[in-house]
Amino acid sequence: MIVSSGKTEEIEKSKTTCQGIGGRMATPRNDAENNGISFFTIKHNQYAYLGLKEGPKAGVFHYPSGIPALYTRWSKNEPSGQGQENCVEMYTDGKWNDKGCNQRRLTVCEL
Ligand SMILES: [Ca+2]
Repeated sequence: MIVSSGKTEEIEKSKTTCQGIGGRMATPRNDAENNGISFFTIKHNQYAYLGLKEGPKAGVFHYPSGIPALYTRWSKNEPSGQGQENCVEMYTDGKWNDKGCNQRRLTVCEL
């Protein structure tokens, strides 16, 4: 199940918020899950960070387990950060952008 507080927070706070309800930051593994998250980015008209982080190889993003993400929905010309944008945000159209980790984004959790 995908849920959102409707609040924008720093990424570490989002992690804490999700853990506090027994979940974790939402990380889409297929189109259905991606749509479940984008429902909230549309509803609140905010971008959301996903539970992905760039690994040692630039442009390759990992689940919290350390496994590289198999499913991706990059926006056109993304990921563009070449190792400098270590987090992943979802736009309101459901596409992804690699982004610095220092923004405030909509908290979306999976349970
Ligand atoms: Ca980018």
